[in-house]
Order: sequence, then C-alpha cells, then structure tokens
Amino acid sequence: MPALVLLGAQWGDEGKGKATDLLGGSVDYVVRFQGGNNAGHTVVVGDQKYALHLLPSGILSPGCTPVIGNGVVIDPKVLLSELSGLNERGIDTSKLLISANAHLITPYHQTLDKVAERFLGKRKIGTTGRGIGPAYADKINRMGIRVQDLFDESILRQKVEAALDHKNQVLAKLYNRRAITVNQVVDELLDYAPQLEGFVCDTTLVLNDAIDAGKVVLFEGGQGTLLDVDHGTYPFVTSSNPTAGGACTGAGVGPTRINRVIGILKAYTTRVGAGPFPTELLDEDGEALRRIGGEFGVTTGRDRRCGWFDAVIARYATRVNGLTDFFLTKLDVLTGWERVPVCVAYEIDGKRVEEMPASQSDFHHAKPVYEYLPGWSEDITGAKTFEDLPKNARDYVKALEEMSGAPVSAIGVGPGRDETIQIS
Ligand code: 2SA
Ligand code: GDP
Ligand code: MG
Repeated sequence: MPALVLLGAQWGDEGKGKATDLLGGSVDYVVRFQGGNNAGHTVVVGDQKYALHLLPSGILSPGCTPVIGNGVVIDPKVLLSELSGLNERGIDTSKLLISANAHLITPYHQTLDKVAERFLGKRKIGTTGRGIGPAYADKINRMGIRVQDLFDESILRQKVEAALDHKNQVLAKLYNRRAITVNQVVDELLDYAPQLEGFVCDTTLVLNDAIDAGKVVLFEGGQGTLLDVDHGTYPFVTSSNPTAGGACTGAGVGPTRINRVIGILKAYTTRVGAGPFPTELLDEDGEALRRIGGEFGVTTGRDRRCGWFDAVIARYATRVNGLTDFFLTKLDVLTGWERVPVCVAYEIDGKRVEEMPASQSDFHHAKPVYEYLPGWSEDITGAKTFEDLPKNARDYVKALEEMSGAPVSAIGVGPGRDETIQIS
C-alpha cells in the first residue's frame, strides 16, 4: 500500500490526528498537503496529549519523515514554536521536510482575516483568525510570499513591497487601519530564515522517489470534505481543498500513484464556525454530545456545534473523494442513548432528497429525515475486536457502513492509541 490519503469525511475534527498517528508506525512519510495552523489534531500517547497544528501527526512516530507540502500555508512563527514545544518534550523533529513552494502566512494576513470577519458582522464565516483565507487569496492573486523567498532578501523585499502596496490600501480605505511597513515584515521574516533553511527542499521529488522505491507515504488532510472550497458548504468553508484531489495538487503527486483513500468519519457530526448543518442539535442531546465527546476547538477553544450522524454527507464524501474505506471514530461517545437517530435523507420543500442537493439554498433548508437505531449501555472503551462490541453497537456500525457506501476498516472506542478496533 505505497500511497494513501487520510481525510475528514465531515466538517473536520473527526479524529484524523489519532488515525494518522495509529498508522504512523507502518508509514515512512506523513505529508500535510493543504491548510495551515487552522488545523488542530489531537494525539494521545499514553498519558501524554499532543495538539498539532502545522506539523503532520506522523512527527510523533520515530521512523516516519514528516513533510509539509507545497499546498500548505505556513505561519513561520507558529511552525518554529510548535517545533520547539515538541523538542522540549523530547520529540525529534530533525527529519522534517518543507516544500520550497509552500506559501507563508505573514502578520498582515492574520490582521486581514480578523478585520474582515469583524467587517462581515452577522455574515461572518467564523474563521480561526489565523490568516488562512488571505494567504490563499494572495497565492491565487499571484502576490504571495513563498518559503523559498526567505532565502533571497532582494526578492523577498520586492514581493513584500508589492503585497503591501495593495494591502495597505485595503487596510486604510476599507478598515481604517494603519499602514504596515515593509521593513517590519521583511525583518521578521528574515529572522526565521536561518532557522528554517535546513528543512527546505523540493518535496515533490522526495515523495515521488519514495513512492518509486516502494516506501509508504500517507497524505494527511486537515479540516474536512464539507469545508472544501470547491465541494464544501461554500462560502462557509476553508480556503483550500481538504478532499482527496488536494493531495495531488498540494503535494505534487499524480492521482495514478494513490492506492487508498480513507475517510475519517465521526459516529455523530460536529462543525466549528458558521454555516448550514442539517442535523445540528440545539437541545440537551447536543450539549451531552459536546460534553461527553469533548467537542471544543483544538486551535481556538470554541464550542463545536454537535448533531446526529448524517448519512447524506457520508455518501457525498465517499463520492467526491473516491473513498476506499472509513475509520469510524468516537463510537464510545454514543454509549448510553436508548436509541440513536441517524439522518438517512433530507426533506427539502416537502420532497425527500437522498443525495447532497446541488443548490446551496436547498441545503440551507434541508430538514433531516431520521431513522432510529437501538442504542447500547455497555462500556465499549475496552473492546479490542468487532465481536467485543454489544450487538446494537455492531448493528449501528453496519447500518452506517451500508448507508455511507464504503466499508468500515477501523473503529475508535476512545482517544488513546490502543483504543481502536482494527477490522482489516
Ligand atoms: P479558516 O480559519 O479560514 O480555515 O476558517 C474557515 C472555516 O473552516 C473551519 N475550520 C475548522 N473546522 C474544524 N476544525 C478546524 N480546526 C480546529 C480544530 C478548529 C478550532 O481542530 O478544532 O480550534 O476552532 C478548522 N479549521 C478551520 C472554520 O471553523 C470556518 O468555518
Ligand atoms: P482532527 O482535527 O480530525 O485530528 O480531530 P481533533 O483532534 O480536532 O478532534 C478529535 C478529538 O477526538 C480529539 O480530542 C481526539 O483525542 C478524540 N478522539 C479521536 N478518536 C476518538 C475516539 O474514538 N473516541 C473518543 N472518545 N475520542 C476520540
Ligand atoms: Mg481538529
């Protein structure tokens, strides 16, 4: 299994960090291909808990080379502080590789992200405020600063000047903000350059050579399918492609090289930030899911919105990602409900709709059509095999598998590395 993609099948926070870490032992390279430090991946190893933002979760597996691909946007300050935080805890980060083509998040991107959200008021997206959208906008507008620019002061200065010509006008005219000086930005970026230089290379060459040599390469998605800028609930999305195709563009590997695409699927649904969410629960069941599941943002600490499992979304994720299998996570969180509702279709303007509607307005009006599956009360956190699960939990998994269109190959029954049932 030389190249596999692991991605979020819902709105993010499905447990990708834990799943990547689990596979880490048998993987040679773990590659981030999109997003930036908006991501928050939690990995629990024994009594140690790690919250990773920019670094691939494979960094915690000693045999594994972590790679930050060209599709990622990097805040160098955050990256360096994440590296030193891990070093202080005894984790070796010296094998990290960073694409010379990845774009940088600068302080003006963060400022723009925050003021834009304030400007939008009630229409805000609920971003993480980390400068992600403005950094990607600059990339597409051809005014971004790339990692390789850090090592050529004259080019760096020219690019920062060009970017600030534009940004300072926007900041002054639209948001009544003071101008940011070129020197301020260039000096800060040049400070980071020597600390990063040793990690920087052409990661596409390294990864393609690795696949040729039969090494196992895992592409780790951030966020999730429904937050994809093309396939998600636009405009309430992030500014990158967390879907499977994003691994090709964001890491420089061709689609013919990828053999497996694993969708990480939570046994219920959560979402952070604004936007439509048909199965959202605004009652005590939603509160209970948040409390039992510990559903709070890893990056911003925000409460996650919680709701029942949505099979329409899961089917959609199978389709747009070409999923080969699912890791179903957090099944343990559903223990104790007498019956567990599962959304099997939507009702839109009085009609039953089985697939994700093409129109955004329809999705905003979608009402969940529920089937009620019998719950279980037994503690399942110690389960090691599928047969260890109570019958109703097994039936719940089988029902989700049937509705979602791809087999479940692993089940999470707790946050720890060993709290996982491997099916295949
Ligand atoms: P942005 O900052 O431009 O990417 O925000 C755009 C939307 O994408 C959502 N988003 C996320 N949703 C879930 N989890 C994310 N990571 C953190 C976590 C979130 C946190 O692991 O918990 O701590 O708040 C993540 N990153 C971006 C975001 O909520 C907007 O809806
Ligand atoms: P990611 O962004 O997809 O990596 O997910 P997050 O780390 O943001 O959120 C997932 C949370 O669920 C983390 O706190 C994990 O430790 C936790 N988690 C992952 N799998 C399981 C599971 O099977 N059961 C329980 N109870 N928690 C889990
Ligand atoms: Mg997360």
